[in-house]
Amino acid sequence: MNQIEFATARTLLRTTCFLMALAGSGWMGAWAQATATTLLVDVDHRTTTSLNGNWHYLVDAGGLNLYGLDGIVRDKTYAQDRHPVLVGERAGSQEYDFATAPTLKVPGDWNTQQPTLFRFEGVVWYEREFAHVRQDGMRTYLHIGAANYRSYLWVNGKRICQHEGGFTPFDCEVTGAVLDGKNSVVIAVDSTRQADGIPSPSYDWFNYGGITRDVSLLDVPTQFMDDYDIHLSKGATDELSGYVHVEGAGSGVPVRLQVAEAGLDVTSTTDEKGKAAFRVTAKNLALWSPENPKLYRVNLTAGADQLTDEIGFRTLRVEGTRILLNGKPIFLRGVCVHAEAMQRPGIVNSDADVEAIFASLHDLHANFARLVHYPHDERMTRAADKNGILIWSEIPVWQQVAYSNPKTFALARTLLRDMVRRDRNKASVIIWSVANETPDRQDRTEFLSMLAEEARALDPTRLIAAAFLQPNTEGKNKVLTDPLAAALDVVGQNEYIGWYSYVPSVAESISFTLPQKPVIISEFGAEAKSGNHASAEHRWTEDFQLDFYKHNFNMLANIPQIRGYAPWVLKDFRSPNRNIPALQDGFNRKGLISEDGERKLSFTYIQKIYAEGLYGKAE
Ligand code: GCB
Repeated sequence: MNQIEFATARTLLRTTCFLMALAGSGWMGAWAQATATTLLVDVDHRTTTSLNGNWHYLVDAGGLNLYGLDGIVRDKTYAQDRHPVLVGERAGSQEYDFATAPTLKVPGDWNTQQPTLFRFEGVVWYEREFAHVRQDGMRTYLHIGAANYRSYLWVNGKRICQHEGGFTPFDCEVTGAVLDGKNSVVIAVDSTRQADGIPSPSYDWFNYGGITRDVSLLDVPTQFMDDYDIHLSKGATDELSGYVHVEGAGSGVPVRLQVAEAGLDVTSTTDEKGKAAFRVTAKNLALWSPENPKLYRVNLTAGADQLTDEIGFRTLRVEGTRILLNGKPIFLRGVCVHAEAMQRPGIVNSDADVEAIFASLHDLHANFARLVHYPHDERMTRAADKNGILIWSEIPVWQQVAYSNPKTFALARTLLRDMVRRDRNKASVIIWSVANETPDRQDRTEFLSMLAEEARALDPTRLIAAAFLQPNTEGKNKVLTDPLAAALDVVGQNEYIGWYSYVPSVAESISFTLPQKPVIISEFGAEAKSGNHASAEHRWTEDFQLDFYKHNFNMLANIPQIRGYAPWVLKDFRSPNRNIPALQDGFNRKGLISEDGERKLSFTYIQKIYAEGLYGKAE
């Protein structure tokens, strides 16, 4: 496709989206209703009431209590949180009772908490009670860190909001529904994979269902700061710029920005959209870097609302094939990380889970992590800020999604926007990735080029990337010809030479012809069952995996524009596609660490490479 055809195709898809949005019907109409009311950032620095803990649950096999037979969401079933009549007339009695139903821990996936739910994919209803005191002049929100995959929320029987997407936070305003005293909240979570969803039904990780991240209740003033972005102005090290958005405000509301340690105290006022813009000189800032992850305490005040954040300031840009952090070329020594806890089965959602992952990254001498294949718990990016680990963050556009479906595109855009919004004030995050291993097709290229453009418009201070499939060109020279590369700042190249193709010893005879941009080897790895040893030609052994890495590093070091490594993957992770008894047993075994925490030979090997700075040049 030439440039003109490409531009025309994109205009067409854009126009289609726009017209459908205008029509307000069909999928776009449904989606507009389905989004949560707003998305608050920095919730972890606000005063909140945690609603974590034990929630009662009911399993709704077939989802009939949620969708009925016609697929229309029901408000009159479990959402009403009634009780059965045990004595007297039956009228109005219900045949469920949350009050005496068993409980699941929130946050948590249901699969690893309840053996009968291990392979359950469908609807589970959660319920708990909470106390609340109404305060004049305040608005009340429920914040859900993430629930996989679709969520529907009621308070005291009143439907409040819906959300699609298993890995991004959402907030539901419950001001008009909460009562003084006792309240009930019911959340129906449907983990069913969707053909038009993101990810689509096909992916290589476990579909953990449930309310997988923190839930909290918070009161904010009628006008409150829901979003902000404070960063070094592009190209400068002595000027901060950005904005603070005040929800519910029009023009003329003063917003104060203070960074006491840097001697800054400035006030700006909101425009008619409630946005206060900032541009202020900030001399002698200590710049954030992996060696010195300096964070400044930032205070924001808008009327009755006050917020604190800890923000690092650094510059980032690409020059030719180099990545420059604070003006200096950097090489990324990293690893891919799935959100599976190190020290127990299940999904990462606690301080202890995050500490265990960062302890491993530290031991590996990593300065970089590719968080695959979806936005992780916010604790991960907070910890990366504190620990000086650079982060690649990604939305779950994995291989095949419905690229020609405008609903799927709208969803991708929302997921991207919410990922950026939550983490844009984290200095550690350097890369927004729009996809992983997608097919080289016209509808895909249009879809992802538009997303890349959107990401750049949302956040021009970071680098936009995607991870590509290993080129399947014949012969020993692997040529990446995918036109999507043109839309990106950084090319992620995945490769499995020696595992999915060839044997490891062939690697040294393989070469790659890749675009003249910084390249990160965003995946490479082989499976090994921990404790399984034999000579290196035996697949599934630690010895084979080690040999794979030895040959692969030799091969990869010959790619001149290579600027980082992310071996696949830090820890063995559950996948429904990995079913060789004794070797896999439901786990993808490409981890450097086993599912129960044993380090494999490759961990020690890569640790040495990273410690000694081998096989990689920053320029
Ligand atoms: C890939 C995918 C990743 C898989 C991995 C594997 O290329 O990006 O999600 O889990 O390969 O182990 O096959």
